[in-house]
Amino acid sequence: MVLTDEPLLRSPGLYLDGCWVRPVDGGTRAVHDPADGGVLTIVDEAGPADVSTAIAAARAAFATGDWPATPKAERSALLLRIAELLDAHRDDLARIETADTGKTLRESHLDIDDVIAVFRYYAHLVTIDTDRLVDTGNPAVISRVVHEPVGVCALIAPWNYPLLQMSWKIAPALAAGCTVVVKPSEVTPLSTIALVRLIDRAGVPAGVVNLVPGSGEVVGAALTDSPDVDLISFTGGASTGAEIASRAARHVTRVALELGGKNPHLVFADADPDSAVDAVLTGAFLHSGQVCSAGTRLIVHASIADEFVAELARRAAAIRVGPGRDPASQTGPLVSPEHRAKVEAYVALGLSEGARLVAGGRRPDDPALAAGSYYLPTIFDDCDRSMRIVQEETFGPILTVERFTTEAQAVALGNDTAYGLAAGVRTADPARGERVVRALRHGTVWLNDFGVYTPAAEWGGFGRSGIGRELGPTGLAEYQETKHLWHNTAPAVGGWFSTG
Ligand code: TXE
Repeated sequence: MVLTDEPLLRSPGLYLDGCWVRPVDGGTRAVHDPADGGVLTIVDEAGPADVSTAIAAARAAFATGDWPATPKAERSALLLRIAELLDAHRDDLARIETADTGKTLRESHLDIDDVIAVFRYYAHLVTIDTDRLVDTGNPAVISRVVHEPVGVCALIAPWNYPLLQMSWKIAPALAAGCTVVVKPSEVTPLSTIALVRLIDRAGVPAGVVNLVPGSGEVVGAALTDSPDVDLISFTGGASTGAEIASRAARHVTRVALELGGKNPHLVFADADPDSAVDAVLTGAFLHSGQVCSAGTRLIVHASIADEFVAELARRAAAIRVGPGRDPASQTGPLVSPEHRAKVEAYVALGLSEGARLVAGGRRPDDPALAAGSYYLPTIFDDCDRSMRIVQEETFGPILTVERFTTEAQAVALGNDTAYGLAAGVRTADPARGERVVRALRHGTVWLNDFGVYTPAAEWGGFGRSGIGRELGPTGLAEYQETKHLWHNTAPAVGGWFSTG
């Protein structure tokens, strides 16, 4: 597939201070189609000087521009215009996202719908007055707690949900009155370039949104090291997140981090078997497992485990892997050959650790798929918590299986991870369900469901899954400072240093 004629992706690709410009000290990069390895298009990438220009534009728009003081109703109206434009270009954006990430068109359409919903949600939320009056005990004092924009925000996104994850950042940042510098993953920059084109068309003031595609080493590092950035909001790998946090600490720059997970899916013996198998399968293999909340650790009651795993293996082997643009495909390729090599190394590791392969464990045989980064849904049985494939995020279509016999054991296994992003529980017993969801130390816990979310509820992790929350009111608060205003309406001499 070739996207060079796509109107939403017309070069040049840096958006600085309200203008589309060529990089001063950056370069270009070929963006590849994971379905067949072909070149989709060439994009411009920023260099350090371009990043400085972007930050300076965002700083000027924040310090001397109107955006932070623009009435909330006007900021809300801009978000709604962006949502309308996204809606009008839903099919174009889905086509671009599928070409760039490999995910199926059906998934891309769902992503775009969620993106639209996020812009609409923050357009609504920002109009709600959250100022708080405080009773100081002194009737002459009016004490108020108010919320103001944080300032210049660097927004750094990964490649698995490029448009969705960037929108979870851009929408609340703009709603709050911040100005932003946006860096998509160098692997999948296209839908973000298209989004910024639509934001430009929606009439965002110059400097409020700036786009600097490029690598993490150059563009990401320049953003992270800048003393003129007030907040870095990052979604990506745990080690990159730790690196960003430590570099940001030198300037005491705020960070918001979403760093993935190793998410347990607990299945009790009384769970409805059909919906449980279906949910475990979808949780593990949707988007070929390249999902931060993928349910990659099945923890199943020993009494049903053999039958449950056999059914899972049968169903996994029947998943139709193929190009995302083919409506017959149920899941697409991995994002790149490099990422598939990482997944293959984890499969080799699992075998060497003694796990028993019961499905997949190899590339598809179909010669028509040979040029793409495909990998079959893979299941390892007989796993235990000492194995690295049970503890580390593989970010591929790999499901591990552990068994339990008591509720306490299931909870202990579910919490035995350095991460804590998401977990699922399946049981027909509501009392047990409530006990277990409260005992699990994860940011989202689903009972008899998996992988679903709403823009109105917070998303983020315990432990090494990150710092802070996206979505919901907390997702807006990430982009706000809290200020206490104390107004004495009857000033009088205090007399502390009275000379009398
Ligand atoms: O992500 P990186 P990678 C996990 C998953 C995956 C692993 C590595 O396990 O296998 O991370 O993936 C930018 N300063 N997740 O290497 O490096 C980079 O350009 C500033 C989980 O692709 O974290 C990109 O824009 N920025 C995750 C973004 O960080 C830097 C989704 C993410 O890239 C940077 C994706 C630096 N020094 C991968 N280095 C999730 N939480 O959902 C890189 N970047």
